[in-house]
Amino acid sequence: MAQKRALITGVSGQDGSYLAELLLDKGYEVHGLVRRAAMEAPGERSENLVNCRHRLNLHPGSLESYPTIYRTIATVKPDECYHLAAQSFVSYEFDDEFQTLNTNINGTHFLLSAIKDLVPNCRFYMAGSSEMFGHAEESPQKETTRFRPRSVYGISKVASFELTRNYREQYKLHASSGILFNHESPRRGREFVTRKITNAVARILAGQANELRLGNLDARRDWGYAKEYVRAMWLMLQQADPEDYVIATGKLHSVRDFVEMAFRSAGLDWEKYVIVDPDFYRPSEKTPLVGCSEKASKHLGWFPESTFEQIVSEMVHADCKRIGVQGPA
Ligand code: G4F
Repeated sequence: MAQKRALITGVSGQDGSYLAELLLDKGYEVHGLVRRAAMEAPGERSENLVNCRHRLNLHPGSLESYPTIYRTIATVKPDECYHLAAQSFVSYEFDDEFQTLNTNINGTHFLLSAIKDLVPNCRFYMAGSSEMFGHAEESPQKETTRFRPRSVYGISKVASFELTRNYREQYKLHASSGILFNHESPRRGREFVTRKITNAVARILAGQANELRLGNLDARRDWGYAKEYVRAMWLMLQQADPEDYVIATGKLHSVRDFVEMAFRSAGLDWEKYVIVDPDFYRPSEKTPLVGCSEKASKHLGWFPESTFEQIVSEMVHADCKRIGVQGPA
């Protein structure tokens, strides 16, 4: 059988790097679209790719440029395209709305349009998000739950979801969206709460910090393990028919749970270090976002495996190792 070619947008991010490793292990030829700056300063911006950069074909380009997308699709002619790149930090302020909406919606549209014209048999994955549910009317959320996004990011993902669905229905593309709930790992960006916490634990142990400022400790999330979530993306594109799937653990934990566990695992009393800072508060997060991934279990044979405790522990260990401090036993 001919070697399969995959194109990943956002390949240097947490999910992109794990997915690239998975596909390389499966024998794919893997191409990645990366910002020119990331190619020119690989050390700084591509630390997630240290294990596999030499086996990847990287293409510099911006999601905001249709000519770049068109040219990349024409050159690579992928069998599978995983669209993971996005401006992904969730803000409830409508301060940077134009940039987020433009990049996230146009990026999806440009890719779908170029695929339709150049490689209509290419299978397409769009990275949706639990933020699409926003003020959800039911809990847990599933594929049939109505979207009520309340962040610009969530709105941009709903638009991308609808574009993907329309290209699937009108042009018969094999195009699927994964509605992924929060998923974490040592490769998570440090602006997200889990990594912010584990990075702080390591820095406190190393004597490089003596406090951690956080927002709402009672905010709750459905946190899974990123490496398992990228496998679900791949499984979606191996199905005979394209469909949309919720990927989640179905379990809620609070930020406080995460903090307690991370600090305790390092032998630290969190209450001595954590300061609740209103600057990091978000407007009320009324309905806890927690997903039901029964459909994925039934159709894809996908189940979350790692426990919350394992995820926290792996992240604390990895940050301690990176900083060069003795971690938990
Ligand atoms: O880690 P977070 O910033 O992730 P958030 O907003 O849930 O978004 C992530 O997951 C989504 C679902 O997969 C993605 F769509 C999105 O792209 C991103 O990957 O915040 C998690 C929770 C929130 O409830 C937030 O209010 O932590 C709370 N939180 C409390 N203190 C904080 C902080 N979040 C951050 N980032 N920083 C804090 O100090």
